[in-house]
Formats: sequence, structure tokens, C-alpha cells
Amino acid sequence: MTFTDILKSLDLDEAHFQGGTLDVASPIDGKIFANVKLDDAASLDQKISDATAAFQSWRTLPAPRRGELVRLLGEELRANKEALGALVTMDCGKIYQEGLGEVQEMIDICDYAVGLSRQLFGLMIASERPGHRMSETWHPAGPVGIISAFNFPVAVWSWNTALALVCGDPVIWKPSEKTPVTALACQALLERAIARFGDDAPKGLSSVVIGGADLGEQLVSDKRLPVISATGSTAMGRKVGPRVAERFGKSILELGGNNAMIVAPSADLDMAVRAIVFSAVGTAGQRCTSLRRVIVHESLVGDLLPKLQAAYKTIPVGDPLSEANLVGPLIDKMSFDAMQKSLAQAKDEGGEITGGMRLDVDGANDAFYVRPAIAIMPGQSDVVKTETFAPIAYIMTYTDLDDAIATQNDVPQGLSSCIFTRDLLEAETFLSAAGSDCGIANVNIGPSGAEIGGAFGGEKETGGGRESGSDAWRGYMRRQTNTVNYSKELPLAQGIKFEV
Ligand code: UN1
Repeated sequence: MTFTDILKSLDLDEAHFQGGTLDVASPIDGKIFANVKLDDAASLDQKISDATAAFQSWRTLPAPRRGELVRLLGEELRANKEALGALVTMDCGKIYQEGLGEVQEMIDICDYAVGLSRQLFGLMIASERPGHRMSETWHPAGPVGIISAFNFPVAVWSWNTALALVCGDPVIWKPSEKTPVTALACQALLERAIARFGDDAPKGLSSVVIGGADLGEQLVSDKRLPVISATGSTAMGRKVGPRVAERFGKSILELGGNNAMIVAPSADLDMAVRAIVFSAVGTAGQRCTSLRRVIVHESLVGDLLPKLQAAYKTIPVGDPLSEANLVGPLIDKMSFDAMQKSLAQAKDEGGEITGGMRLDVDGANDAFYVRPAIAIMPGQSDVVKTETFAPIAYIMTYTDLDDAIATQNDVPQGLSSCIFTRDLLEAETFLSAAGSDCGIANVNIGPSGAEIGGAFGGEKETGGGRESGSDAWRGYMRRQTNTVNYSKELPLAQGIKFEV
């Protein structure tokens, strides 16, 4: 499928993606396939003004009506799942199956948000005063700034946008400058939904800004955006968090992960191997939830390693649009260089490495395909504690479960984690207060591929924010405590006497 075919199928005008000054190369072959228009400080400022104006009316529209717009967006996504999935593949290099999965995740969050639009519940609270009623109300927070990364170029936007829209907030999205094409396509699909929705949707309800770090900085510094949701590296979050805090905005940060699997003696090994392979090599190791550390019980390592190495040997790497392949390219050369640097460091730190080399793929000399790597490590050395956004699985052994859990937690990041065990006591220990310190902890499932229904995010350097399901919607609203006196007296709280 060519870019032109995909755009045709999406019913989008190719002119919209050409003639700009930002060249967009596909990681599939390294060749430039689009040139998009860059925003500047003035156009971003205008978009923020438009969003601010849009907020005035959008916040007063009943939430179930706002949900109708998200329902229509879900319809557009359903109708265009295959084409948008292929565009995701072209833009960021993940295999087509995963491109489809990403669009499915968007459809799912739309469904979720539609239901939510009738469930933005507050609380009733028992008042200590007679003839008084206390409650808690959730109101729209204001325009939301969204920053997303190249690796989930569309799903992360949809998690934020579907929730923000039903919560009464306009959105301004700065996608990664590596994947602007899918962002423009999503905005066009949303505009199509808006056109069907009618006049209740104000101008400026949703916009995209294309540009680099300077625009990102402007976005996060602007007081008119009370909420900034940023997904990406810890380095990015370290800049965004303080900037937003400085102006007393709220940030929702979903940053780096260094996700581990503990493989306990009772584990189903075949299942564990499948989970390791999907989580460590899927998306070419470029998910924030990708498996990076495997902590195996010493009694099993002799059985597990040969199975894993055999599976790694057969993984087809190549053109992600071809259904024959399970692993596509890395996003770019920088990413390849970072992988090579980490592998060299792992070797220096006593690692025994297989795989990791660059692969030649026909017609793709400027692309970066690699054989996924396994690094058997003598312990959790510095490189293992660092997130490298590439398919490297560090293997370590353990004797005692408490030590394994301590190792799993002894990294700066705290996103996702899992244990493979059939022992109830081990499983529950792993999930207990003394267990995994991550935002996501699974039993007999790999660390990646979370469903949208749960809150998504993690602790420590992962940033502490939660996106997607559960009560993550509260991050997009402001809370108000209301006390109403329906008596004819004016009793004071805490029983204070104050007679005038
Ligand atoms: C990300 O990599 O930023 O759990 C998001 C998963 C996906 C989302 C990953 N649902 O792997």
C-alpha cells in the first residue's frame, strides 16, 4: 500500500501533506514521503486563543451530548481502521497488526468515554451540620495541552482527547515531530466527526501543532492551558513537570519505563517465553511498556534460555507492512546508535550478548532494522537500570523471591511489571504493598499491551500520571466541594460559637 493509496482510502487530500517545510521520512525505508507545514509561535498562540474561546461554550454543553461527538469519532475510526492502521505503520514503523491494534485502542477509548459522558459522578458527603447537604462536583478544567511520542502516535492522543472532550475540555495536540502525518490524519477524522455533530461544536475545539521543542515549551508554559498531558521520555518530563508546576497547572506525566518480568519456579515456561518475546521484541522494543528485564529463578534459567534463544532466532524482521514480519524498523539512526551504545556498555559490564546487529532489508538502506538482542547479565548493572528504547532483553537470575522483587523495584522508573507463577502466595506477594512498586503489575501476562479500561501510568521517574481508564478522567476536570444550607439557622462547622 502506498501513501497515496492510504490517503485515498481515508478520503484525505494529499496536498494537505505536501508542500510544507518539515520533511517526514518513513522508518520503513528512510525515504521522505510527506512534507508538512510547521507551526510557529504565532499560530500556536492563535490555536490556544481559539481553544480558550471554545471552552466557554463546550463546558456548558451537557456531557452526554459531548459524548455524542466522541461516539461519532469512534465511528470514523471504525470505518477507517485498516487505512489508519497502515498509516501508523508507515509513520512510525510498527507492524501492521500493531497499527491495527493501536487504532482498536482508539476505538475502545472512544466507547469508554461515551459511557463515561453519563458517569462523571461526584460524591454526596455527610455534613456535620443539621439542615446541610455537602457534595462534590466535577467541572471541566479548561483547554488541555497534549504532548505525545512517536511510538504510539495516535492512541495516546485518543486516550487524552476522548476523555478531555467528554469532560468539557478543548484539546491542543503537539505530536512527535517524527510522526506528524498520523496526527494530521486524526485531526481530519475528528473534524469529519465534528461536521456531522453540528453547530454545538465550537471552532478551536481541537487542533494540532506541528513543531519542535520550542513549541512544546510554549505550550506547557501557557497559563491558558490548566492541564498538560505529556507522554514521552523522562528527560522530556523533567522539563515539562516543573514548567507546569511553576504556573500551578496540573500535569499528567507518563514517562519512561524499565519493565521487568519475574519468572518463578512454578511458571508455565512456554507461556512465559511467548510473553517475553511479544513484550521485548514487539514494536521493536519501542513501547514504554516494553519488557527490558527478565529476572528468572536460577532453577529455570537452563530451560528458559534455550527456548528463548530459539524463538529469537526465528523472529522475522523486515517491512512492517508485510504480514510475514513480526518486527519492523527502529524509528531512526539515533535510536539505532543508542541501542548499539547500550549493547557495548552491557558487554563492558559483563554481559553476554546475542543479536543486536543491523540487518539489511532490500530497498531500505536508509532504514534501521535490527535483530532483537538478548543480554545475559551478571547482575543489575548501570545499563540495565537505564531505559534504552530498543529490543534488548537483559536476563538476570534470582534465588529468593524477596530479592527478585527488590531487584525489580531497584530502578528509577516504575511503569509496568509482571510475574509468571502458578503459586498463589507468590502472585499475591508480588501484588501486595511490599510487592511491585509499579503503576501496572500483572500476573501471567507480559508488561506491555495494557487494556484501556485500567489507569495507565506509573510511579517514580515514570511521572506519576494516569491516562486512559479507571478514574483518570478526574485529571481533566476540576473538583468543587459544595455545601448547601437548607435550614433557617447558620450553624458553624466545628461547633464554633460566633454570636453577633
Ligand atoms: C506507550 O508506549 O506509550 O500497554 C503506550 C501498552 C499500550 C500502550 C503503550 N496499550 O503497551
